[in-house]
Amino acid sequence: MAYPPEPFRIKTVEPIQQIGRAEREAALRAAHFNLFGLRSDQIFIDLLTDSGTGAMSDRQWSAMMLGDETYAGATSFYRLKETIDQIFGFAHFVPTHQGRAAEHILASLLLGPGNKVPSNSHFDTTEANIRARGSQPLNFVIPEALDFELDHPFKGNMDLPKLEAFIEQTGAENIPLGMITITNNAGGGQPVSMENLRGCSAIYRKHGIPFFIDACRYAENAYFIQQREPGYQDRSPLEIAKEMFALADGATMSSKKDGLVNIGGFLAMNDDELFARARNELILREGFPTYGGLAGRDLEAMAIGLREGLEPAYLEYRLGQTAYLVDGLVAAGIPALQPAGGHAAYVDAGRMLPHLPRLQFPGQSLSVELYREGGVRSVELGSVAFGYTDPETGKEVHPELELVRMAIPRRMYTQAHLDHVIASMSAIGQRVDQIPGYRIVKAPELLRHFTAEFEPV
Ligand code: P61
Repeated sequence: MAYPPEPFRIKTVEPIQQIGRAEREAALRAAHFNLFGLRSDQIFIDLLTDSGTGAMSDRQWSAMMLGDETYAGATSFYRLKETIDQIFGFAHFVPTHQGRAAEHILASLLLGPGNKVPSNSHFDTTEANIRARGSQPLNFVIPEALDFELDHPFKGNMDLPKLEAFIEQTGAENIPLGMITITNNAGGGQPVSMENLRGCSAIYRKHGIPFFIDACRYAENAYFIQQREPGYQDRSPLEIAKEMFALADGATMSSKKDGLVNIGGFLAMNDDELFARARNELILREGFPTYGGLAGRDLEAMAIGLREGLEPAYLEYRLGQTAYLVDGLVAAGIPALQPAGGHAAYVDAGRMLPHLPRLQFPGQSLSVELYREGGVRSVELGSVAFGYTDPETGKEVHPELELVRMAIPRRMYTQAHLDHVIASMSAIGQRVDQIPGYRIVKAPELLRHFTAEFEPV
């Protein structure tokens, strides 16, 4: 495996430091063992998320000076529109402050009590926005996705026969929206093939179900298609992206990922009537349609970031860096998901800490331990983030996988930083049986992982 060097050099630096072990312990207690409660100056390497945390380029920073802060009709909007039209090709879009705002608008326009929304795997904000409308999110990722070591090029694929059977059983009239997430974040940042997108589109269209792509990491997905899917070797990521979006009726986008910006997103669609309603909803919740929830300068940064995120040299470096982290973890005997996904390494905490039952949250436990060991912040994507209490049975429902994710901010950390992460995880691997489980002391009903409080069992 090659790990191509950064196709950029560093012009600005932001100092970071590692606080001592006793201070980290105190910080954990003060945060009630929830890593979302830490202050950034208590963290050495922050792999909580790749969302909005990356470094912008000199071109983006200079474009921000051109930001047009006009309330209606800002030229910055039209520059962004040109980029979005070229890459995504939908008839309409509205800018939003981030991905979940796009999800909220879409859910409020299409969903009501008792509706169902299938996807390969919804991410937690999408799930929560669907549940908030009284609807039910369903995940039909292929079973290969759950096999941690299986070498499969497109572990993010939808299980098409299962999707088809589900629609027939449920009735298309109860499914006002069909989705797919590229890459599949909740399932390991794994890509979806063009063939699978085509199949998915055909099924949704056959049943008249509007098909929206959760496009956060579409550029990484496009690059995987170029590298892995027969027939795409000579196609650029831009061409592949266009082909993917031509299969759908719309997209929700958090530009904080492959848009290479610190804030921003959009909701795009083809349907004129739906767009008219989306615009009204946007005005009610986000702002006027030529700025959405953003400043003009943010629109400028996004217009350039979306293009930079599709550059082949950048994508080659980016996916190589993620593979470097995964390969290092695997070499250290850590059960990391293979093959590497696009934006993050995912560790199977359930397998790494087999002495902890699900209700003692092994993922939470491992992520706390990684901070304790090396000042590294990761995020739990297991029973805390995706578990919920079944409203019918009152019982706790666990997701299939108990994961800890180390997401790599874009253009930010070097290989030496990742070596520190690998060494920290490896040190934990030497003393797994001493690691405690946790119990939830306090938590809200939706998106509980952000604010839940824990204590060691
Ligand atoms: C992330 F800890 N993702 O992966 P917004 N769809 C998809 C996402 O990955 C996503 C959104 C929609 C984040 C940020 C995050 O519990 C958490 O711009 C596939 O964040 O609103 C966001 O986009 C929503 C981290 C979100 C979390 C929720 O790290």
